Amino acid sequence: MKLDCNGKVLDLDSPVVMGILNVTPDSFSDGGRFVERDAAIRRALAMQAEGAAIIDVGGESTRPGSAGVGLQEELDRVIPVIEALHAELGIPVSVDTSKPEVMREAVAAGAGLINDVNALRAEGALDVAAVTRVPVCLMHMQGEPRTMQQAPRYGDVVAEVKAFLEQRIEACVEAGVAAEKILLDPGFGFGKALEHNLELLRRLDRLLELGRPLLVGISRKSMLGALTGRETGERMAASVAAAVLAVERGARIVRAHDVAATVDAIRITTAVVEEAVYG
Ligand code: 8Y7
Repeated sequence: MKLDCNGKVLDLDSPVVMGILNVTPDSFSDGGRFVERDAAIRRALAMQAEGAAIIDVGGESTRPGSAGVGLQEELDRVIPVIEALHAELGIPVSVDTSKPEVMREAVAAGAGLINDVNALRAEGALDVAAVTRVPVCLMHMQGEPRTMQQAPRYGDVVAEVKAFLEQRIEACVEAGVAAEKILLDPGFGFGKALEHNLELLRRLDRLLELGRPLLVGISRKSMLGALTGRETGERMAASVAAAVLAVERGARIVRAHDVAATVDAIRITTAVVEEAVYG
């Protein structure tokens, strides 16, 4: 399957890596906006060279406990970077946002995919997604980033995540977003305790029943810290292991910081499981 991402192609015939590019003030340097912008572009080019199939640009931290950023600030952070990357990269650029205004401006600047951790639930987001006609990733989250990790509760986490995603597909289709443009994501770490994250990874295959490609983001997340005792910068091996398990269960896009290692691991996984899962 090949997705048209605003003129650039995302080929999902085999599993791929989405490289993470955070454009938040302290992620690169304190040298001011132009230095940051330059560093972001160099980082994206490096991830493309390492084999990323798409780059996900985000200007608002959605980590547990974070409060969010104003509209103008988010636009100022991501739009110039998206414009530059659209011009300089051969691969599509994705915008990680929940704000419809940012979605619209980002696609006008060249973004080819909307990655919304809020699954287009903000007022106006469904309409923007329908009008822009780029693919969208719908992610499950229980609660909101500021409070979501306080007391996540589920009866059957896999069934509940699946039902939520199914409802969001319906809302999208009703709003005019073609089902063929939808990607789905269980939202690891977004309102989930360790046992919930593990069960979702274990039974990722059940989400395949929704008939859309799965995207997963596990890279460096706290569930890996809980299992290894390692800090964020020391979680590459754990992240790669989780990526392998996800791809073995049918994930098509792995959102990752460590692109080269993840690309290699996915290649091995795909070679082994291709026949069973994708044949
Ligand atoms: C995810 C994500 C984040 C994820 C999708 C982090 C923006 C937190 N996680 N988008 N974004 N899926 N689709 O640790 O799991 O990277 S931010």
